[in-house]
Amino acid sequence: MSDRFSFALGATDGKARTGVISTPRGEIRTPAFMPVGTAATVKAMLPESVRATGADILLGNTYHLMLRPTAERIDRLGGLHRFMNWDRPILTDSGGFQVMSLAGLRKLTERGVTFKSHIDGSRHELTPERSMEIQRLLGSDIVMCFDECPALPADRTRIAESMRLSMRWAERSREAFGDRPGHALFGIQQGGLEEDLRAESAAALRGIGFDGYAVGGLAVGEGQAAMFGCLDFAPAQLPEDKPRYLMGVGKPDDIVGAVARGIDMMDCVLPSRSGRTGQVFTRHGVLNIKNARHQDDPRPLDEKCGCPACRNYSRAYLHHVFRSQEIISSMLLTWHNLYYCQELMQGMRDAIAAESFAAWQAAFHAARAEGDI
Ligand code: PRF
Ligand code: ZN
Repeated sequence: MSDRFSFALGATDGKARTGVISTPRGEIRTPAFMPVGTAATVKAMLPESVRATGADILLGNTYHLMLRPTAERIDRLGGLHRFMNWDRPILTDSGGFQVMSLAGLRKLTERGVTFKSHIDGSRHELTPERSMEIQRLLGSDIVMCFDECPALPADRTRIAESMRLSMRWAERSREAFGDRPGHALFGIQQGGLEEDLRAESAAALRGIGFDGYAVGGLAVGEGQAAMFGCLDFAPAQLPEDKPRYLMGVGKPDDIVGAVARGIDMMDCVLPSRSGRTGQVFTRHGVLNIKNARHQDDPRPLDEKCGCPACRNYSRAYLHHVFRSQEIISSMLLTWHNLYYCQELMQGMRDAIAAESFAAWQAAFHAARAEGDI
């Protein structure tokens, strides 16, 4: 196992690429989907079950963990990996984006952001320096720069100012992170949907130099067509020999479209959150297990799926436990959705390696067009 962080590009097919990120805690096969473990747990899943779905890496959140149970407490208890019993790589988001979407009463300055906790109303501050410190205390393997993602709708001036602030914060994040062999720091590109602002942001990040580069500021309500429009140019503005991570994406068809445009890593709460609300990902699209049409159906969710929900239970049973609000419903549906996402990634990695990604993509869309069966 490597004692350093590195990225080896594998096959390419069009703009899509495979690769392997090596870290002291294990390898990450790309394109990679990272399940979200916001509060030191992927909700409804044991870590060994998350691993069994095929996940190589999890995402954790600075914002949530700094408030509860606090980064200092996790550090005293041996770090986030030991705390949550996941010994493979963890990527942590830096907190700025979550402050903007979750915290109360925020104040943004050049220095950073002060805010009120959504849990108990207590006041806190996050700066690039404090975010780097928290992510170090957590023991994160892939640390994200502290950035700001403007809420929509935002005009071009606001987006440009925000992007330039994020680039100054990226410089401070780099400085505060220092040199930590085996740990990586990723820069985050901002600039909304504007090609020139994205280019300016990419140039600033490349000038600073990072171990990987994220595309931030997308999937914030602009819609898939606009997001894909931006992804037609944004990944190519970032270094080819480093991982490219699209933050907070997405639905299965967003994931496929992003990989087709040169993205290597993604994260989203959708498979786990949808599992808890009864939205089931299948090759034919989303199935709502709550629907009465499933109540007498002896078939599995998906005949071809190898997950425990599909191997051992009928749609009728899953409908029943969902309707009865039994805990096993969240467990089984989350497992299925995460398994579905990981199988999707494996399918894409295999297709890219076989240089048949276009045909794979066509089959993916054809199955969805058939609709539920
Ligand atoms: N910045 C950070 N985290 C994020 C985003 C971002 O722009 C997004 C945007 N989809 C999700 N998570 N730091
Ligand atoms: Zn399944």
